[in-house]
Amino acid sequence: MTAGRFITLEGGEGAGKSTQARLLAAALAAAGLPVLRTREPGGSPGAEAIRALLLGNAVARWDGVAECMLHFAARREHLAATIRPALEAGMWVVCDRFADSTLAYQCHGQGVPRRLWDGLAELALDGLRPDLTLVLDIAPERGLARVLERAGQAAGAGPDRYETMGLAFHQRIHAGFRAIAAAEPERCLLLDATGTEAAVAAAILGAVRTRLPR
Ligand code: T5A
Repeated sequence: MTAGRFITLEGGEGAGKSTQARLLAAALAAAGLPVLRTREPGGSPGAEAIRALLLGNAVARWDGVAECMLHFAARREHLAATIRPALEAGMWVVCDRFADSTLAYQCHGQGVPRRLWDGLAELALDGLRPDLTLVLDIAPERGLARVLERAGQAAGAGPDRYETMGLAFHQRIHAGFRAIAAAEPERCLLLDATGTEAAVAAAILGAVRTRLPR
């Protein structure tokens, strides 16, 4: 159905997804490929508006099911406005988080039933699945420490709503991402995210070359 390739990066807080999405997009572009880098929640005007609702409010702002639906509403907008047009134009889309994040955060983390995720995914995605999902694996204590260190360095950049949800929540998410990777090994690759940025980037590029040969 699509001419391009769809690569997603997943993992807990501070795993290095944004850093690696940037490095991967740059490496693919340097190899002469047309690349679009995007993120969730967000990646289109409508989805960015929903992102502000999700990240900027108090921890208890949303009922878990409503929150799950908001993530899928944002995703539907993102797909329609950004991802599908890029794939149809033959681009390599590198996306920082996608539907696996909703499964990990809202289902494993917040206790939303899996059947709700299944139903919303069927409605919102029209069968689109990533060609490759790189799951960056790091102990939540270590990932959160990276995020807190960054917040301490950047004036006005305090932790967002999810980052303040407590260690037990982030441990459930960590286990959730591992379960997702184990359940779909043909699509997902679990990668050690504790190495240097360069080491993780090299592992990712190797995986992309092996799994998505041009
Ligand atoms: N969410 C999202 C849901 O609950 N459900 C959903 O369906 C979706 C899509 C998004 C939040 O929304 C939640 C999950 C999130 O909590 P966000 O601001 O986009 O919020 O947050 P994250 O995606 O988690 O992004 P972060 O920036 O917090 O983490 P990243 O992208 O994993 O990490 P990155 O690359 O920004 O790096 C963090 C810090 O670590 C350093 C970086 O320099 C940076 O300071 N770093 C490293 N340090 C040492 N070694 C390395 N290898 C490093 N790599 C990066």
